[in-house]
Amino acid sequence: KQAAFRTELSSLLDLMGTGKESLIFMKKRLRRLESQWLQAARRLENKILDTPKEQKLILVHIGFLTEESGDVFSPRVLKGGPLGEMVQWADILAALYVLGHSLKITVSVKELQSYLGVPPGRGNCPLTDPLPFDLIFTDYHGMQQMKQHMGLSFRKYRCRLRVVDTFGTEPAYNHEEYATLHGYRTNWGYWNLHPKQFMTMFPHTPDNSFMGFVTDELNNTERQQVAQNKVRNMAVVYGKEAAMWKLQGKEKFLSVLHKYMEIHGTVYFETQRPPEVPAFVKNHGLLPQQDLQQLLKKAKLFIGFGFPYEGPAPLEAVANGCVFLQPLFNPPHSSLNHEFFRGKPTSREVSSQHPYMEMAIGKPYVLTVDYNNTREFEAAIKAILRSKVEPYLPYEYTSEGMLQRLHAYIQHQEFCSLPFPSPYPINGSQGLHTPSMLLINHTHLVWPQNTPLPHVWPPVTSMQVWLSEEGESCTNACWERNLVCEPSFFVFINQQRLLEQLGALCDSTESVMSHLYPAVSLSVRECYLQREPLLFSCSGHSNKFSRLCPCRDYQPGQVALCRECS
Ligand code: U2F
Repeated sequence: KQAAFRTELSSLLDLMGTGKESLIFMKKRLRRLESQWLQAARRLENKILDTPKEQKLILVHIGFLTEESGDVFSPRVLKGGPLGEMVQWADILAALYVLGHSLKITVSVKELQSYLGVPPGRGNCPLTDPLPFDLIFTDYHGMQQMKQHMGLSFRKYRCRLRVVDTFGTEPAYNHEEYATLHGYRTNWGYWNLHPKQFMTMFPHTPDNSFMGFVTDELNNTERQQVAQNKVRNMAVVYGKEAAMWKLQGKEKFLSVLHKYMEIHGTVYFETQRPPEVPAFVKNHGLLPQQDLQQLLKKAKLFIGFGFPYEGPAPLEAVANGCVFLQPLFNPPHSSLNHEFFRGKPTSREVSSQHPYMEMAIGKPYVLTVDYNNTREFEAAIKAILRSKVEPYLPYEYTSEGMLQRLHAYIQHQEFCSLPFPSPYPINGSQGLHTPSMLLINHTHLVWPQNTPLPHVWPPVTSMQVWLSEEGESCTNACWERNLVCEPSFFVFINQQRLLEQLGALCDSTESVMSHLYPAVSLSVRECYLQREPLLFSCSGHSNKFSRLCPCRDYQPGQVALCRECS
C-alpha cells in the first residue's frame, strides 16, 4: 500500500493516551507545531514525487515512559527535569504520522504485550508469527521489555527494531562477544544490532543513524520582529534545574557577564528562589516551551554552564537569533573520565558542552571558549555585544529536513535481508584473482566475479576511499575532506588490494575481529582486514593504525543523506 502524506495531526493525538505529564507535554508540542509539520510535508511531497512511498505498519513503544522502567521522567516534566527525549519522541511521532504510516503507540508493557499478540499473564510466551509490524521504534528500555516478552522471536525480528538512543552506541560496545572480551561492556550496549539501527539525537557518530528532532521555524514576519525587538544586552542562562548552576567558579564569570548584560534565567523553583541563582539574575521560573521561545527572541545571548550536555535548547536559541556561548572542555569529557557518560556505550570525546553547535554551526552563531580564562571569556562577551546575527537553523533540524531523512530511512534502510548477525560475503585475498572492477573516484573497487554486490543504501556511487592518518578515526579522516564516513560501504572496501592502492605495504595480511580494521600498521607493514561485519566502525581509532575509510558526500545541511539520496 502507498503511504499518503497526511493533512492533519489531530488523529495522532487520539492515538497517544493520556494522564502522564510527559504525554501532556508532547501533545502540547504537537499542537503547537502542527502547521509547521503540515507545510513541510507539502513541500517535501512536491520534491520527491517519483520516489517509492510504501506504507509501513509501525509500532512505537516508548520504553522510558513505562511504569515498568520506573518512569522517572514524567514526574519531573514540570520541575526542570530532562525534556529533550520528549521533544524528540513527539517529533518522531509527528514525522511518522505525517509521512502516512500506520501507527500504534504504547507507553506500557501491557499494551505492548497486547500489540505483540502475547496473551495477558503469559509473560514469556513466544510471539505468534508473523510479527504484525514492519518496524518497531523503541529505546533501550523498550528493547529490554520486548526481549523479555517476545521469547525466541525477539532474535528473529530484532532486525525490524529502530532504537532511539540519545548519545549513540559505537560498534565495539554493540557486539556482545567483542565487548565482553575487550572491556567494552556497559549498562546498555551488547545487543548485536546493526549499528545503524541506533538512532541518535545529534549526528554524533556516522556508525549510527542520525534521527534528530525539530526546532520552531521563523517566517519572514517573525524574522523581522526578531530583528526589531532584540535587546542588545540581554542574556538567558541555559539550565532549568538549580543544580545546573553549581558550576565551579560560576560567581566569577557571572559577575563578569553581569558587568555587560542583564541576565535572565528559567530555573524551576517551588516557593523560594533557588540559592544557586544569584540575586541579580531575573528568574522567570520554568517556562512553557512557547514562552521560552519568546524570551529567546528578545535575548542576544544564550549562555551554557557545561550541563546539560547536547540538549535541544541551544539550537532553539540560535534559531531565534541568539548567540550561544559555551565552555570548551579540555580535556574532553567522555565515558572514561566523566560520571555522566560513564556506562554509556560510546567512547566519543565531548569537546564542549555541545559539540554539534561548536562544529556543525560554529561562528558567528556559537562561541566556544575556556571559561577559566577570564580575559578570553570577557572578550567573547564583548564580541557578542558587537556582533549582528540572524536567526539560523540547519536544514536537518527543520520539519522538512527531518521528514526527508526519516522518509529515506524508512524506504531504504533494510537490516533483515543481511544474514544477521553472521557475515556478509567478506572476501580476503582469495577473490582477487578474477576481480571485477568498479571505479570509485580515485580508487578501484574490487569485487569477486559471480558474487552479487550486497544491497546497500546509500548508493555506492557516492563513495570515496581514503587512508586515515595514524591514530585517526574514519569519522575524522572523512570529515577533514568534507565527507562523511559511511559504514555501509566497509563491506566493499575490506580488501588488501585497496589498502595497497592507497600506499600501504602489506608484508602480511590477516583477517581479524576488531573494530579498528580494515587498517594498516605502516611501520611494520602489517595489514589487517575485518572478519566480523558488525564491527565495521567509523569511530574506532588507535595510534598503531592507519585506517582504511569509506567516505561519502552529503547534502548541504543534511549530513545523513548523500547527494543523490532521496
Ligand atoms: C538534555 O535534556 P534537557 O531537557 O535538559 O535539554 P534542554 O536543552 O535543556 O531542553 C529541552 C527542552 O526544554 C525546553 C526547551 C527544549 O526544547 O524548549 N524548555 C522549556 O520548555 N522551558 C524552559 O524553561 C527551558 C527549556 C538532552 F536532551 C537529554 O537527552 C540529556 O539526557 C540531558 C542531559 O545531558 O540533556
